[in-house]
Amino acid sequence: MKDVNAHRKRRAGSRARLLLGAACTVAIAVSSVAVATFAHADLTGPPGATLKAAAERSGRYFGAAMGGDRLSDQGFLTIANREFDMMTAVNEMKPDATEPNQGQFDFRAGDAIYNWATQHGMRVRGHTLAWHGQQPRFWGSLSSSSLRAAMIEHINGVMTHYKGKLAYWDVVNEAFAENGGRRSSNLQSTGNDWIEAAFRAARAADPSVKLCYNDYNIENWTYAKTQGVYNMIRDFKSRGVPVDCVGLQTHFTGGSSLPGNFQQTLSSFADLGVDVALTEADVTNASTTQYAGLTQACMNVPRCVGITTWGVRDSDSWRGSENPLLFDRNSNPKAAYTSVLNALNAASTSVPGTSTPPSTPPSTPPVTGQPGGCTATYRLVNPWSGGFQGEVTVANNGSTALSGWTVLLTLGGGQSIANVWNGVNTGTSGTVSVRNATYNGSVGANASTTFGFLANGSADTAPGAISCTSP
Ligand code: 9MR
Repeated sequence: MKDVNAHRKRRAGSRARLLLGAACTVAIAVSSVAVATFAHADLTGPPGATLKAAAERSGRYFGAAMGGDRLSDQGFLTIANREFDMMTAVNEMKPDATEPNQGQFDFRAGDAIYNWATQHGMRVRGHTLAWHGQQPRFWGSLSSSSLRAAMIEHINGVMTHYKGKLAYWDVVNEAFAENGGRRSSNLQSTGNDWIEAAFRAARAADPSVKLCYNDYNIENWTYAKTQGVYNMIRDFKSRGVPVDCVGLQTHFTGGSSLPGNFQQTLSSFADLGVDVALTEADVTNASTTQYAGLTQACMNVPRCVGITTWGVRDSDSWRGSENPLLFDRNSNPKAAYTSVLNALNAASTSVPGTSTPPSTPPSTPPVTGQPGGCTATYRLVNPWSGGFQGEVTVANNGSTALSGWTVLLTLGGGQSIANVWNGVNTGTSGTVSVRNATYNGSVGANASTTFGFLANGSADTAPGAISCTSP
């Protein structure tokens, strides 16, 4: 508690200083490093000598969390640069940090971490957009309906700033109670659909980033809270609510150590069609058995895409007195480091789509159709072995606004749609129709909107016979 309070006081002081000069959105330039989407797995290659090299053998990442104060800590930066290929900001992208006053965004602290990480070849996990903790003070004085709107505006504002730049976003954090029901909070009091509203807004704001639900104490499959989250994700997937991943924080303490069924939990979530990741791992006294076990569980589940530890050295940890991380206070790797490294190198499954280079997209021109007021253009965003991500741009080339649109496209043999965002589909194979979502049917003159989809099957044949109509 002592450390946490000291940390909060430091934050409050620096926030006051920031506000002195902040009348509107403030941001430093976000460097334009493209989001790397593919690690090329090679399970037959030589063992990796660092955490990231060992993880990349199976197409996974190995991440850490850092606070802004570590940007001047050379000991931290040296290890982070050598060992990790994914970074999470400990506090700097949370709601209180990024929108201290309504509509007044401040991305300086988040951008500083983003820029350092990407300039050192790392990708970045965004943490977090909607949470009962670390909320902007103004959220506390809003009515339920105003809070719901403020949450959506927050998601829009922050995700627009980082659009196309992050690998994952923890859209919603820690929304479940230990009994498997929803945690009571001001966000929950805006209506039980607040989580799906957050995910829908997130997809619309940045279709390129994977959207995660993140929580702690969901590692044990038989635990009520795990089942509560599982049922929500299953429901979301069945109704097309856009969720791409589940983050299991993996804080293992004396009272909640590595459960024997951890792998079952990971594979059960993965079987719903989401990625899973260990997002904030730390283990009391850095037990080598537990660290090896949690790593093996992830390596055995193909859709377990990576592991992040919540800090690098024990001195970085929010639970510092328990020495729960992989490096000691003198920056030396501990025994747990070796057990994790060995388990990463022993991986026998790789992340789907990373083991062979993505096939070269066909060099056919985009397919365009034009009856009835709008045009639809297909673009292949991302192919992998056995699936692909596509995007369709709906353009209004006329002089009056569209008040709704419907796109027809015909998938090739073996292709089927798994998930659509920013649109509502009818059918998943053959000729599929996609109409606008409730929020993007109105397209102004000379304006456009897009919807995206994930499909099973080869990307080598572009969906054809594409047309757009508007009422
Ligand atoms: O590590 C973070 C610490 O510096 C903050 O004081 C604390 C405030 O809530 O949040 C910590 O990070 C938490 C993360 O955002 C969500 N899961 C639990 C983490 C540890 O408390």
